[in-house]
Amino acid sequence: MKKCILITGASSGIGLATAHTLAQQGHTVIASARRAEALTALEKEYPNRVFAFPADVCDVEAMKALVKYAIERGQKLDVLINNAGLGIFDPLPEGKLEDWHTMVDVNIKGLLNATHAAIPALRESRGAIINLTSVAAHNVFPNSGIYCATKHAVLAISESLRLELGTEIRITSISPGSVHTEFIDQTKNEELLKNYKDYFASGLKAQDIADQISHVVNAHENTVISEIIVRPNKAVK
Ligand code: NJP
Repeated sequence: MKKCILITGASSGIGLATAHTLAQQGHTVIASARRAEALTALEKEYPNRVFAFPADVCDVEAMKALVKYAIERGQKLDVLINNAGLGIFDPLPEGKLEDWHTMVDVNIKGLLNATHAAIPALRESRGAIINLTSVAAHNVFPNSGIYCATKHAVLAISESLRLELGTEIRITSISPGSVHTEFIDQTKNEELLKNYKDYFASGLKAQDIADQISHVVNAHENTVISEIIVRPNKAVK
C-alpha cells in the first residue's frame, strides 16, 4: 500500500537516504529540514512524489504547517519519521550551555513539536511514528552526556506514546550505533573531532538505517516493531 510519509531531517544522512528509498518504492514523501536546496534537488528527482517543505523543527507553527501541507499533498498522513537531530560532543566540564540547549531543543522539543502536530492525523489514518533514537538511549558515553540524555528522553517518549496510543498508532524506535553521515561534523572540539571522524566513517552507512526504516514502514499492519537496535559489524571494513 502506498503511503504518505513525512520525514524531518531529510536534507542529509539517514533522512535523505530514507527519502530516496521510500520515494523509489512509490510512497509520497514530504521532505523537511532547514536546508532548502537539498530538499529542492530531491523534489526535482521525484516529481509529484517528493514534496519539499523547508522548516526548523524548533518552530511550533512551522511544524503545524508542515503536517497540514503533508495532508494536503497525500490526502492523509500515514507515517511521521522524527529523524532531525544532532550531537555536539565535548567533555562535560568544557561543554557550552548553548550547545546543550540546542541538542535539547532539536532532539527533544523539535520531535515533540512534530509529534504533537501529527497525532490527530495519525490517529485518523491508524498510522505510525518512527523515532530516531540511538544506542546512546541505552548507554551513556563520555563526551556526549547531554546527547545521550536527549536520546534517553526520545526512547521514553516513544515508549509512553506506545503505551497510551499504541492501539491507534504504531510506534517504533530505531536506535543506531555509529553511522557515517554529517552527524559528527557538528562537533567543534577539534581534538575530539579528529578522534571521532574515523570511528564514524567506519560505522554503518545511512542506507543501512534507511533499509531498517523501510522495513518498518512496509511491515504488515498487524505488526508493531517497537524497537530496532542496529550496530556496525566492526569485523567488516
Ligand atoms: O545526521 P545528519 P544523521 N530543524 O547530520 C536535520 C540520529 N543518529 O543522518 O536542517 C530541522 O546527516 C538536518 O537538516 P538541516 C541522530 O541523532 C545518528 O546521522 O538542513 N532539521 C539534517 O537533515 C539524528 O536524530 C547517528 O541542517 C534539523 C538532519 O537533521 C538522526 O540519526 C547515530 C534541525 C541530520 O542529518 C539523523 O542523523 C545515532 C532543525 N533545527 C543516532 N537540526 C550517527 N550518525 O552516528 C538538524 O545513534 N536538522
